[in-house]
Amino acid sequence: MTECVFEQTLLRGAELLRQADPELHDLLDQEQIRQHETLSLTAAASIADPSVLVCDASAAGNVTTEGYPGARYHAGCRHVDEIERLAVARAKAAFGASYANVQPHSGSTANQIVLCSLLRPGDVMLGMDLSSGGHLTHGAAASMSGTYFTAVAYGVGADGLIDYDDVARISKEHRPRLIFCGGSSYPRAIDFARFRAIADDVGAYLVADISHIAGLVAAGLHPSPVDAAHVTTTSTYKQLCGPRGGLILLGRDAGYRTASGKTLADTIQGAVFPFLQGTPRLNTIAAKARALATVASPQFRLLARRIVELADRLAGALADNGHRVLAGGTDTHMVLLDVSGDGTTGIVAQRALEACDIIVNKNAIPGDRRSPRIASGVRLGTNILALRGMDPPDVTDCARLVSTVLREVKTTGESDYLLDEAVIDLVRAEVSELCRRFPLPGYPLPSPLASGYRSYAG
Ligand code: DSN
Repeated sequence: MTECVFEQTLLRGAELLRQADPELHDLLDQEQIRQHETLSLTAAASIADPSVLVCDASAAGNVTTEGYPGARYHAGCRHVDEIERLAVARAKAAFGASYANVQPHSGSTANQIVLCSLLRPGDVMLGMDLSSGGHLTHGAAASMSGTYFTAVAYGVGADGLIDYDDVARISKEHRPRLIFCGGSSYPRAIDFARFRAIADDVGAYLVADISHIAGLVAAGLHPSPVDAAHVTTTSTYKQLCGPRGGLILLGRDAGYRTASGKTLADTIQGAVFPFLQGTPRLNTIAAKARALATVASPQFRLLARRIVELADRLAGALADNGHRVLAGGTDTHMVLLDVSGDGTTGIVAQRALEACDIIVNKNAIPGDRRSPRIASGVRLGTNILALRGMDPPDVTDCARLVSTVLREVKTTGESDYLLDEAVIDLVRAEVSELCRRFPLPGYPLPSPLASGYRSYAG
C-alpha cells in the first residue's frame, strides 16, 4: 500500500465508489470501455493521460479561493498557489508566451473573457462564419458573441481556403475593433502574420483561437500566433491531452496599452477575475500543469508529427475512395468531408458510423444549406489515432471502413437511414480488431507520452 496521502485518497475513492454507488461506478467504467472499444476520429478531442486525470480528481478541488497566487481572497492557499504558478510557468514555456492565464474554465469562456474585456457592447467584431469553419464564440448569431456585439463574418473561397484579400476588404468596410482567426473546422494552416497586418490596418485587436491546433503550435508544426496576435486562446482538452479548460496567452503585446491605459496583461488578468469568473478550479489547473509538462516533451513533438502524417494519409485515402475532401486536404489533424456527394447527410453519416463503432461528428460545410443539426459534412481528426500509436497504413484501413459505411448506408430521410446488419457486423469486427491492436493510452498500457511508443521511434 502506498504511503502517499494523495494516492491513498484516490485509490480509496475508487473503492468507495464501487461499494457505495455501483450504478455510477458502472457507468464510469462503461464509458472508459466505450472509449477503448470504439474508433474515435473526433477532431475536437484527445485522451488525457492517467496522470492528468488524477490531478483533476485531486483534493486541490476542495480549495475555495479567488484571485491569483500571492493575492488570494481566502486563506489556505500555499500549495495551490505553487500549483497555479507551476501551470502558468509551463503554459508560458510550452507556447513561448510572456503571459499566461490558466484559470479560464473552457476555450469558449476564454473567448468570452477576451471579448468582454476588449470590446464594449455593440462594438463591431469580425470572425469566421460558422459554416466556413469558425466557432460559436467568434460572432455566431446563436451565441453571446453575436448578440452582445455587432458581428460581421468572413468565409472561405470556392477552394475552401481563407481569401485574405477578402478578409481585408470586409475589415476595411466594417472597421471591426476585434478580429478572430482560428476556428473549429478549418483544416488548413492559418497565416497569423497576414491576419495581424489586416488587423493593424484598421486598428483592431487580433485574437487567435488555436483550440484545435494548440498541440501542433506547441510542437512547432504550425506557425505560432502568440507573438503575431494580440491575444491567443485555447482549450486544453483537444490537442493538448489535458483536462476540460482553457488558457489565455499573450506574447510581445503583453505590455500594449489598451484604451483604458492598462496593459493587455493587466486587462486580461482583471477580466478573468474578478470581471467574469469567480473561484478557479485548482484541481483542473493542476491537471493543466501536468498536461503542459508533457506538451513540452520530445515524445509530444513526435506525437504531433504523427497526427499530421496520419491526417494527410486519411485525407488522401478518403479522396482515393471517391469522397469529396474539402479544402483540398489538410495541414493539420483535421479532415472535412462533404457527404452530400455520397447521397447522405452529416447526421446520417455520424449515426451510421457510430452504429459501426466509428465516432465522427457531423459538421456544417461552407455554404451549407442544411441546419447545423443535420449538416452536409463530417469532420474527422487523427489526434486519437496517433495516441493509439497507429501508422499510416492503419489509417488507410480506417478510411476504408468509413468508406464502406458511407457507400452502404441508404439514406431514407434527412436524419434516417437503413444499414444492412451484415455490414454493421463486418465493420464492427474490424474496428474491434484495430482497437485491440492499438489500445488507448492508459487502457491498459501506460501512455505513449510517458513511455514512448514503438510507432514514434522512427
Ligand atoms: N469547439 C467544439 C468543437 O470543435 O467541436 C467543442 O470543443
